[in-house]
Amino acid sequence: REKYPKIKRNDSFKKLEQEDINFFKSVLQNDNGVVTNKDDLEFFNEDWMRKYRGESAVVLKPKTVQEVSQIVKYCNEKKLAIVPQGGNTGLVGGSVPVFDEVILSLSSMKKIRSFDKVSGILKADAGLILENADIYLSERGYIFPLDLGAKGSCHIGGNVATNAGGLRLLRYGSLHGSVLGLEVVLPDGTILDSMHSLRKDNTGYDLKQMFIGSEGTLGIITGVSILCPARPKAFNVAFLGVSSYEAVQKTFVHARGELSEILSAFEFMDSKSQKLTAKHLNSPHPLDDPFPFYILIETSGSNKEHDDAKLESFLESAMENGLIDDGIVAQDETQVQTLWQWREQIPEASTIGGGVYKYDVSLPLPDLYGLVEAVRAKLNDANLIGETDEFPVVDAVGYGHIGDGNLHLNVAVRRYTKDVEKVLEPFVYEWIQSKKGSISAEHGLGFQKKNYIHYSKSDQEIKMIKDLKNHYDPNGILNPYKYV
Ligand code: FAD
Ligand code: 2HG
Ligand code: ZN
Repeated sequence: REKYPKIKRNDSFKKLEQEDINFFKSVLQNDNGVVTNKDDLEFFNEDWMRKYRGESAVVLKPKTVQEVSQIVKYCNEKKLAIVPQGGNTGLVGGSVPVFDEVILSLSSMKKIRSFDKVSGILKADAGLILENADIYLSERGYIFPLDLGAKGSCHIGGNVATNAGGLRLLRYGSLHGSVLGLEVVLPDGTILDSMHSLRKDNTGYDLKQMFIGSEGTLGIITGVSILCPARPKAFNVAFLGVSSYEAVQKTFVHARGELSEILSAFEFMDSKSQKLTAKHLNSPHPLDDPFPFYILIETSGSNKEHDDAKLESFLESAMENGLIDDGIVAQDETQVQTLWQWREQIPEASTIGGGVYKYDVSLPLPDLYGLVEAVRAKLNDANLIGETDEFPVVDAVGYGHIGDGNLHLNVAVRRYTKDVEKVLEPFVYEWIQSKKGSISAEHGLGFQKKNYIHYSKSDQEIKMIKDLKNHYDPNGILNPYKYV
């Protein structure tokens, strides 16, 4: 668990009193609208990794935008700090309080507002769980343009607030493109109704973009309007073994050329990530022989025969050219799910030792895996990594959305120690900066990276972020102690 010795509670924030609870109860008259029971608060105070933990005494669960507005207006007037929370699956400590901030959970705002079957535009409450949105769409021939391992818990509002990337960004692009409108409660309680449904609208600043990826620091997203593509009729998944990182890159180039419009995901995993996942899943690996690197390719299109033929010819030529050494193709839906598990379960598998340091970075493709090697070498030199309990580090593994230039470096640890931390930081951030990468590709900065923004943003950029924050949230009540 993180300790926060260097951060002091901001004393300009009011401490919660019974009169505040009474007010919240008067606004939220639904059954579980105001949660104060200690046991019930646990889930909301601690993050998914069990690494960051706050001590809030209250969780509020409004059901309407008007209720959110009334709460935020009151908190702003009283200077009560708020942390907005979606599904609490964020990986940078942004979704939980640092001290005693009021937790505003969107979990009771989960209605579908409308769906247009012609345009594919979905309008929904921000607290709708991603998987539920996708199930609703699948019944209507559409697909949510975002997919990620936490889909069963994360909210679409949380996805927008973090600008989540996920497994199919390669195909459907970022939420900056697919989100068409938002409804947001600003820090003074004003409701900004910007729930547009236009693909083209060049009338001044595109205001919604300000909130996409703002991580709960500028406003509370209560509604999302999003353009959803037609659901592909045919899916294929191939799981491949390759002998070098060089081969991973070459296979990607080959896949883009040969599979072109049907390529919907291109993920890579190193051998060590698969070793951890095998332990976690307690099942044999899909490929018999071990390989230094693995690739998961998904194709999706409208014609199974066409896609099968394309995939087969791609695999044949990749084998002939010596790019891939072995591989299997899922034969049915169950196998599709099983193969995806060997990629999607790595985040969970990496917590096998008890703790994990996560780095989610963008790097130029040729440099990308070099970071994992550099970190492993540093940990080896410091004699901190090994198979037995005397070593704090279990392993350093690399995997991710290679098609997007996005590496996930997970350092699985048996315990959190200062020795390990000193080796990792700022080394990792300096390394990324030296390659002109980003210290956060898709998870955001949250609490974990609050002091490291300057590795990826210039002073001028940081000033503009702060100016915006100060203008809209002069009391600093929204998600304090985080990156801005
Ligand atoms: P939370 O964790 O609750 O909150 C995240 C941040 O957004 C916080 O700062 C919070 O204050 C803010 N926030 C949440 N809801 C709102 C709102 N309505 N209004 C304003 N601010 C809000 N991320 C990826 O990008 N790609 C992946 O592939 C991916 N895979 C994951 C797999 C696993 C197993 C896990 C555990 C996480 C993964 N994540 C991934 C990270 C995480 O799921 C995403 O960041 C997700 O978008 C967070 O959504 P959430 O609803 O859980 O938000
Ligand atoms: C993924 O792609 C997620 O699986 C999580 O972004 C990555 O846990 C991680 O580091
Ligand atoms: Zn990811």
